[in-house]
Amino acid sequence: MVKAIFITGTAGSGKSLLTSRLVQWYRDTGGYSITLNLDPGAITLPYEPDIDIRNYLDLGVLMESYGLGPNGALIMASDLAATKLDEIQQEIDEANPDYLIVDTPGQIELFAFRASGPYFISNLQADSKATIFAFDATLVSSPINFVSISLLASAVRLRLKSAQINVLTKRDLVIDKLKEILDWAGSTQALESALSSEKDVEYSLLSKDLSRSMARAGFAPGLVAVSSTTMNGLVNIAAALSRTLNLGEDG
Ligand SMILES: Nc1nc2c(ncn2[C@@H]2O[C@H](COP(=O)(O)OP(=O)(O)OP(=O)(O)O)[C@@H](O)[C@H]2O)c(=O)[nH]1
Ligand SMILES: [Mg+2]
Repeated sequence: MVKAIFITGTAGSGKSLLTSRLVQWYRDTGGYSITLNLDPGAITLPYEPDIDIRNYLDLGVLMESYGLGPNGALIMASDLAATKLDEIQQEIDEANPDYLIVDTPGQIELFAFRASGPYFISNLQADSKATIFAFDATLVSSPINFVSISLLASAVRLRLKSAQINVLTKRDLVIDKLKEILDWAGSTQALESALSSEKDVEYSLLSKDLSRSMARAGFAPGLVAVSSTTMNGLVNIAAALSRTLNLGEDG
């Protein structure tokens, strides 16, 4: 049976390009892999989806039929996506891949914080499941920003209740800062010392408290860095995915 990998993250964090690289990676290494696009608002994608929510839900039709603007139609489409699971499952079962890479909507709140995303992840039939949360490297330039995106990653994990791998995307754009960012993710001590150097004392202390709470609760992010442009780090993501998927804990 299939191993399903859900790609989540903030808008523009590189989910769709990573989806295209991962599916290619698994194809190159001999696995039968397919993509599922769950973003009803996607206009162009850097891959040709094998299964596509846009074949079931048309934003233009929703806008016209219900007198909605683009945001209203996106919310409605996200909620309706859950009602299409049976048909999508049938397409997956017919294809019967080794790996299913699922690209999710740009608006993370529509997927993770409304009902359809958690419903999709828990009800999709797969042998094992893992979720990637993409930290956009260009958004974590300071330790306080790093803590705020870590909180978002934790909130998404709370909602999706799925084994989560945190990935730093666009590593090629932060070459000079990469080591520092990975240190914040890998060591509470490094993060606290970076936070201590922040000018804003109030928010530095708040960030320390929050990062300690996350570490205590087992939510310390740990990051695997990747570039979908140079492919640097893709092998490390595949290794992390393999460890998580082989645990099969999500069944
Ligand atoms: N330099 C660089 N650019 C990247 C990388 N990954 C993605 N991008 C660029 O970042 C932009 C957004 O990438 P997407 O893959 O569309 O991101 P997304 O998260 O799917 O975006 P939405 O679905 O719109 O939220 C595009 O211009 C990509 O070419 C990367 O590793 N390095
Ligand atoms: Mg996308």
